[in-house]
Amino acid sequence: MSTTLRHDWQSDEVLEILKQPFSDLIFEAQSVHRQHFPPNQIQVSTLLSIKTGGCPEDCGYCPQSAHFDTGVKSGELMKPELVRAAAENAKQAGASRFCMGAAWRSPRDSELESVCDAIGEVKALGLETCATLGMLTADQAERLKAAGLDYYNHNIDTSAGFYKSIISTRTYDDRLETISHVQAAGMRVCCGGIVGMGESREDRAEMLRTLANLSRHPESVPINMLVQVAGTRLDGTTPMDPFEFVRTIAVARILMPNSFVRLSAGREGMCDELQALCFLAGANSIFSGEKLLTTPNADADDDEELLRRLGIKPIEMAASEVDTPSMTA
Ligand code: SAM
Ligand code: DTB
Ligand code: SF4
Repeated sequence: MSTTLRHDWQSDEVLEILKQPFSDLIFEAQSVHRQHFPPNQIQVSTLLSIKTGGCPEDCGYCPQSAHFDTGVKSGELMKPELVRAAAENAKQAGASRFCMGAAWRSPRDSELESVCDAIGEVKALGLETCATLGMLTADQAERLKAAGLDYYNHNIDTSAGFYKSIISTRTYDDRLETISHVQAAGMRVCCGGIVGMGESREDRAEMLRTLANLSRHPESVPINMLVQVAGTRLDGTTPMDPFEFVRTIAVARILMPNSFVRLSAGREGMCDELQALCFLAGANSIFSGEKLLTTPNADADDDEELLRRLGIKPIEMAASEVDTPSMTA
């Protein structure tokens, strides 16, 4: 069952895996997947935007950045009771994890207090909790952990080199620092990236290498396909070859064998066959629900039908009950 987890990948090794013939890559990824996970099970998360729009950061892909005119209105932080009601619906719909997202560079302490209350409400429903609130101090990470937060989502998005052409208001090292605070506080990390932003194959390899060479592999690795939104700087980017997307998933699976790899944003624009290839390449997690944060997600009935046709079942799991092996790796 267990192969040794590596944290010392070299650039040329990762690139070699990424560029091998497609069938060889998928075969390798599926073989690794079967050694570490039940082959026909998938983890299902639901997203809720608890504070939408008006973000001071200038991430070139993001409809919530105040730097772009995308029609997304800036809202208030949702009250914990309303978050709880949305989480109840998500649980009813079969989600095992509830992820709360806020369009912040970093939370203010008063805002964090309210998010901690919301985490308590969601946790009380028996759901796994996840939040993505921007950069955190070590103290803020500890407060979230004490409130019962299981996962913190904080993506590195791309390679260190390409990052500067996508975001100018923070650095790659800022991102890595928050991830280390989250790990030090004892929370699980959800960290991945976006592809289809005009990056090169080398950038994708470097992003995956950075993730795999963290002192502990992120327990959850979301791979997002860029959702192009009118008004953002990246709208109009030439769409990438879908097989390159599948390759990215496969390499994530091979490099981080114990991690859940999430076929994340962008599913709405993918056909069933492409999604099935992603599952074959080792993706074993999705977002369900009608919306991601501000953009539409794949239709829930279509998802149910797709999983039925493929014989894939949602996993029921609580973070408190299952110890992910990579927590100690
Ligand atoms: N503000 C916080 C942050 O940046 O960490 C949390 C919310 S932010 C919207 C969460 C993640 O959503 C980003 O890191 C990015 O990877 C992803 N994302 C945002 N816009 C996207 C888009 N148009 N397509 C795909 N992924 C996107
Ligand atoms: C992640 O990697 N993808 C999700 C979640 N983590 C927070 C967000 C996707 C956002 C897509 C654009 C939108 O809906 O605003
Ligand atoms: Fe703000 Fe996060 Fe969007 Fe960047 S990705 S603009 S930090 S909400």
